[in-house]
Amino acid sequence: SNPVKEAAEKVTGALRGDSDDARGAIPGRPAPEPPQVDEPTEVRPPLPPKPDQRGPATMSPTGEATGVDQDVVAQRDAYLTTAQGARLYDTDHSLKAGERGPTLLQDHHLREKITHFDHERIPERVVHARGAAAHGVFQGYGTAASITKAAFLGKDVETQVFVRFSTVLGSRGSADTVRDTRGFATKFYTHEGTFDLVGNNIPVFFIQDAIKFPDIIHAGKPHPDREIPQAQSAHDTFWDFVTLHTEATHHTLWNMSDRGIPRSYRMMEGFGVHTFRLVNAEGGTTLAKFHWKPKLGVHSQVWEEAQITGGMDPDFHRRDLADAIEAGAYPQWELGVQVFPDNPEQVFEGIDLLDPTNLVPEELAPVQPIGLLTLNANPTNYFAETEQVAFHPGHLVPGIDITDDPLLTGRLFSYLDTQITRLGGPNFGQLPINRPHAPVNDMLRDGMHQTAVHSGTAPYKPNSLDGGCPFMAGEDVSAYVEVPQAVAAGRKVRQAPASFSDHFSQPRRFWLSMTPVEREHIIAAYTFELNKCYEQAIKERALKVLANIDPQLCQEVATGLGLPAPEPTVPLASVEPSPALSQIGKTWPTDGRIIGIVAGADGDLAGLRAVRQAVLDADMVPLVIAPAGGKLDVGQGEPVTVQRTFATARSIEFDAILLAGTPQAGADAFGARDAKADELSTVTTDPRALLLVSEAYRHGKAIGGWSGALPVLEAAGVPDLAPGVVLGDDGGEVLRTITGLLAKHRVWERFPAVA
Ligand code: HDE
Repeated sequence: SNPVKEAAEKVTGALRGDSDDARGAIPGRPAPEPPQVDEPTEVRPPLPPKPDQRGPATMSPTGEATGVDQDVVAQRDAYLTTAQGARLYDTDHSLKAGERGPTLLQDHHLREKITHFDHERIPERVVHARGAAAHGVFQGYGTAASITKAAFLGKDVETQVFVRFSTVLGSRGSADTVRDTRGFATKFYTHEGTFDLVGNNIPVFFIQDAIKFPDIIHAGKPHPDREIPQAQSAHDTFWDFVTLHTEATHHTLWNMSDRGIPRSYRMMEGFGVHTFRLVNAEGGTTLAKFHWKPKLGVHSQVWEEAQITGGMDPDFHRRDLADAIEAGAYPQWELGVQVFPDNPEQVFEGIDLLDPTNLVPEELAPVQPIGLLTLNANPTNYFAETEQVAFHPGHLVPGIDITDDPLLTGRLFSYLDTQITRLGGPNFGQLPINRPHAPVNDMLRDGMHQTAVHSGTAPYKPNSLDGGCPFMAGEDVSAYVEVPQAVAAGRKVRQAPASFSDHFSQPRRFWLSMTPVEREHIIAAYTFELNKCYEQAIKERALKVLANIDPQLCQEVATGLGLPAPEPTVPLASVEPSPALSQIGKTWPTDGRIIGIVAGADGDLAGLRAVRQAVLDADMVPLVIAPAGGKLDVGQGEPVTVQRTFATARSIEFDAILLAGTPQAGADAFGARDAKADELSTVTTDPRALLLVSEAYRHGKAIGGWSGALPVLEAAGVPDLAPGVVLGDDGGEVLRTITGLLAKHRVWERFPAVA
């Protein structure tokens, strides 16, 4: 059988009005009326295929086929060439009239090289400019089958993915560890078309309506006169907007919490934010919110650490993600959903599901796991992949539909629009990173940078010249059909519903759900940010907002600002805390955590070697820190390679610190207390090593040591009996205790807690 001929006959039949089926009716919908044709034209069979119009087979200049894939347009052959494939004999000297003479205009290679370079940069993303990404695979659990027919969620179905993490406010070259929301955008290349889940690490948003997005972003970006500060919310325009516009209160509170300064992209939750509408095979619908749960748990930096990191290693998160993947410690997240009945009000337990400043506590609607994401490959080229990837919340697959959340609706317009500018025309979907893995058969034609060589003569519907191809699909063969959702009737208005006007009870729930340490961090963050503002009126207005969240929060920040605390202007909401919102109190796997092992040139190398191996065996990363680079070698067997020196290491890089100490005849960890001053190790006398230890202590990190480590602690001002300070004679035993502490992420007892 000839499928093209059969298809052509089907369309001929349709033109004659033979059957509804052939006219491409969607099941459950009336078939379109056949066109009125008095004398049907005989359909011509499709034209014979044109000769292959891809590039010719690649040949070497001497005429041999190179065997290189024609579709790969990069780094073919051994020799440097021009963009036209002419081999070059020199790329370091312009063509000149004599060695000291003028450069000649006829130097095509010079002009081509410089012109291309002049155009290497493209506009950065207007938001989320700074990012890092990775390839991976998503495996469905099959547990969502009763609520969505999306095929990629089926049991054991594997789908290729590309995930890009980002900060929001900073430019492309800004630091990773600033206080900000993080983007968490996932492209699932499913066989039913590409699905993009374009989410954040915070489950709520600043605004309820997309029309205000330019306002919040203009307020958060650097001031337009001097273009400072970069990648910061600690400035007047940001606080001016979020205090005048109280629906931003909930998201701002999350930003001021530890969620605003993640430890790593690998240790962030992700959220779809909006409520989506899922559709199952029977057409039944459910409302749902998407969650990403990191296998390593949710962890954050402490504020001072984040600030030091910004200077010591502005690429901290980018490096961490790439290093982990390269080392085979593949980051993983479970995708989960909270599900709610699709009732006409779209309200669950009094929470308006169309208001993106709301979350639904997990205690009311548990997050049910539906699949596993594993990131297992770094991009090959940052620009081609991470920079050119284009996500869009409208990239949906059958089984996943949208709701009327007015923030989401505006996003559905924005992403394609911005990408046409950013990626220079409408054909960016053909770039390798954006190309769907499902077959594409659209009728979009021409445009800037068209790389497809389309065949056929009739890029329009209906047609008879291309045999009526391509055809419309029904739901039975995975057509995307929107849910025929009733539209709320009413007048045309520029208004929000009354249910969108409670701006304080959800922030209050978040505050009440925090542990004392987390509250202390929030107070410190507000105090820092508002003290960086110049306008007194903005600080006072910010305190009025805080008074409506909680009097203690307001009072503590007011004290830090040297201002009186105002009274609330609304009754304080009576809400139940949601313990799931806190990051503290659980234990997590320690895989991939980084242990810094400090050793002086006179340290205990034998013990160090054994502990280093034990760290590796526990699937963590040991980094040896010593006064100078190279190897530690004091004739005690194999020398030990040094990864960091006292000049390059700062505490921020390490999740725990071990002190290899100074071996002294008969000394145990404590025995070195009697050491004379001139016998102190290089570690004890080097201020950079002592700073490392004291910072690790201040930032709540576990610190261990053996074999005379006590003098180091003493010199660094660390009390030896403080929580999370572990001294012992056996390095292996010390490491085991440290690993137990690391599972809780930090030694929380060290932070003075708010009562
Ligand atoms: Fe975005 N957002 N956004 N956003 N967004 C963009 O698209 C926009 C919003 C998010 O790694 C832009 O290609 C509007 C919420 C991520 O490439 C732009 C509104 C959430 C990324 C845009 C929002 C997001 C973007 C800029 C209010 C979480 C980075 C460049 C209605 C659910 C994706 C681009 C990447 C990027 C518009 C609000 C997530 C301008 C108008 C809410 C993760 O189109």
